[in-house]
Amino acid sequence: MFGFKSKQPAETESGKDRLINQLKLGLKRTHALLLTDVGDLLQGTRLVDQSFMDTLEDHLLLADFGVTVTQSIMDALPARIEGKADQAATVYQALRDLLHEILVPVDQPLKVPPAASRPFVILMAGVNGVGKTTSIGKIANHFIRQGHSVMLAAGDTFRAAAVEQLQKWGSKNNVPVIAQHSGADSAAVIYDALQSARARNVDILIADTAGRLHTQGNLMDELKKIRRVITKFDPALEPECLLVLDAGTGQNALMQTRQFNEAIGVTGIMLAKLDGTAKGGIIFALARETGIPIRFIGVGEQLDDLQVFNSNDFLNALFANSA
Ligand SMILES: Nc1nc2c(ncn2[C@@H]2O[C@H](COP(=O)(O)OP(=O)(O)OP(=O)(O)O)[C@@H](O)[C@H]2O)c(=O)[nH]1
Ligand SMILES: [Mg+2]
Repeated sequence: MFGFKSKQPAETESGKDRLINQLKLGLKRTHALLLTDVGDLLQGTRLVDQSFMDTLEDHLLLADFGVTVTQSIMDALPARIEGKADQAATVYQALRDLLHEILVPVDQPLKVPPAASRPFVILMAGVNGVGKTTSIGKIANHFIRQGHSVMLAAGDTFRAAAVEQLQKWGSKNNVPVIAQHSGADSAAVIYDALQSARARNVDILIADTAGRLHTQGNLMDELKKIRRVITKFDPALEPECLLVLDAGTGQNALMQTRQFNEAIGVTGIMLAKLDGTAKGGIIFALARETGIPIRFIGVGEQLDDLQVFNSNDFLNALFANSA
């Protein structure tokens, strides 16, 4: 239906450069925490010794890589650099390779299914304030640039200003927003939006939901109901249940993921606010412990502060200017 074949900005040389620079900037704090002290030790004459390994271990933990990932790096690194531990570049490369191996299984970008299955629903979920609504604005922009038609559903009927906030992102993207009054049944709003999206043959419907703590049973039940409504509307639809996590949350992100996964079956993760934290290592803990695909990362508050997650780009940006 959309014969949009012109080259997209993100695919041009300068577009790619912009994305890489944006990612480097976003990972600046994590890079500094993980690699500054470690890098200083690698400048010395001793290179890899116990003090290097201890420092690396401390900094992996501080940057929230988590105990499991940190231990696996500590266990595997010595063998990878055996006989070459006096070359800083080799040490960096080995560390980079080990970290890359952790991210490869979750490097699965979100693919819009064929036109027969419409609308493709992206259901946003997550605890309060993690960046769900902002991420909707960015994700809508991303898919519009790919030539898809998009509609938004204001499923956060709980917070008074939530509908207006979503409407602002709707106008920025020039896409319709289906909303009801605040206090309305969220599942009903999303059912309405499904009908409207199908009637208008919209490609992608992105549904906002209210923030909820993973420990609030009644609110998690409401989310299950929202998820059920999509299947009730059309059992053939396979929605993307996208859990938004705040990269600065630390290890609690793992608990959130487990609980939301139990409630709705999380099919993808959006890691927002990577730019505001030195704890970007959580992405490795999430990859290793949950295996859930990481679809997008958020690196700012603006419309184009979004990156489709790519493990290679991520590691290149994290290690940029090292060695
Ligand atoms: N720096 C930075 N800020 C972000 C990012 N994503 C969202 N924010 C900011 O985080 C704050 C909360 O964002 P929202 O999108 O309202 O979060 P939410 O999850 O929808 O919040 P609730 O609906 O209240 O649960 C806002 O100030 C956003 O601008 C990001 O990737 N980087
Ligand atoms: Mg919101």
